[in-house]
Amino acid sequence: MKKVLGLVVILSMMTVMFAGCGENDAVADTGSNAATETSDTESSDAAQEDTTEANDTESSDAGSDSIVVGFSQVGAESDWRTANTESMKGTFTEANGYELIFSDAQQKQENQIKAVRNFIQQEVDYIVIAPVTETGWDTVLNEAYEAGIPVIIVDRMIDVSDDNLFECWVGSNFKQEGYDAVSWLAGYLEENGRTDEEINIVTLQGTIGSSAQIGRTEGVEEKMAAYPNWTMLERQSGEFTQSKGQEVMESFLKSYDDIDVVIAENDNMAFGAIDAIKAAGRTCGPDGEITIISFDAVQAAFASMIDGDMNVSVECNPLHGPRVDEIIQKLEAGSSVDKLQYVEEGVFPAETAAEIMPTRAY
Ligand code: GYE
Repeated sequence: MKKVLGLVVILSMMTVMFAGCGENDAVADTGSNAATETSDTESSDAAQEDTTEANDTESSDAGSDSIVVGFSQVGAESDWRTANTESMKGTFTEANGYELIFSDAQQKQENQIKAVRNFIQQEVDYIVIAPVTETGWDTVLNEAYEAGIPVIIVDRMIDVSDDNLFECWVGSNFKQEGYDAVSWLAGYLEENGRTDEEINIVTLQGTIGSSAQIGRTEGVEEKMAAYPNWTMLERQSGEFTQSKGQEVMESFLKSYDDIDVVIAENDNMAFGAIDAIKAAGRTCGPDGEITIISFDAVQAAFASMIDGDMNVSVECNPLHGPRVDEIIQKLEAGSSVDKLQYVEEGVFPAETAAEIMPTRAY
């Protein structure tokens, strides 16, 4: 195992790496689990100097036996993401034999590329990336490859010219999630005697170019072709955030007075859409005019279903920490790992929400 560089050097490098990238950055030691954190916050240059001087954190070095993991996270745009970050931080702890260097990209791939270069300079043992978008990874992953650092991709997928540039991927089958959404809607319309009705749909898409957006959009599009009486009125990105979801839904409601179904490519955008629908004096959910289909199935989605606002959430599991740990332990032991590892997921309609909610881990 490589010896991690002294923390003073690490922190100095981080400051250099992140300086001038447009966003201000803070480097903070979380103390408790020897995780070093880089996140894009509203800190100033002065704060950067402060963090560079924060060399009293050397004691948090988990020691030469620990496995050093650099994790480049997408951001903090959704409940799903928060659960994913917690899963990773809760797994890569000193007690579990790790030192985690966590970097929040604030939904910008350019920040991720800087973070990966930073990890390479620090000679981490593993680089873990939850990529914002699928494309644009070849150059920096070549650099990691040249440096001999294994790269594990979590959550969203990457699209690279050579699959040897990453060790393996673990995440969801987003296209299947799109298929599941359509199957649920077809069954729901049938149950309600609406099979032959004209059905108008709008979609709040996730971050354009992310696998979660691409898979869900394509899965829905592909499967809904079997229902000629369904029309997709419009698709627009709500960037996976509640506020943008609300904003886009407000504009959809102004443009169309005949929306039957909203497909929100994550729960947080669905929450925003529900707020917009209510603010417009309209109704949604099982007893309302507009059907709300969502993805992720975070706890707040169950609450929304129990409140009668959301119809269904297609599950997307964010608890990747233990999965990545298992992969790393296998690699450490010299075993091979499956290149693509899909997580099993379910579909949770409103009628199951009250029973299922207490069992949810995120
Ligand atoms: O659905 C969304 C998050 O990539 C699966 O990203 C993830 C998606 C998730 O912001 O809530």
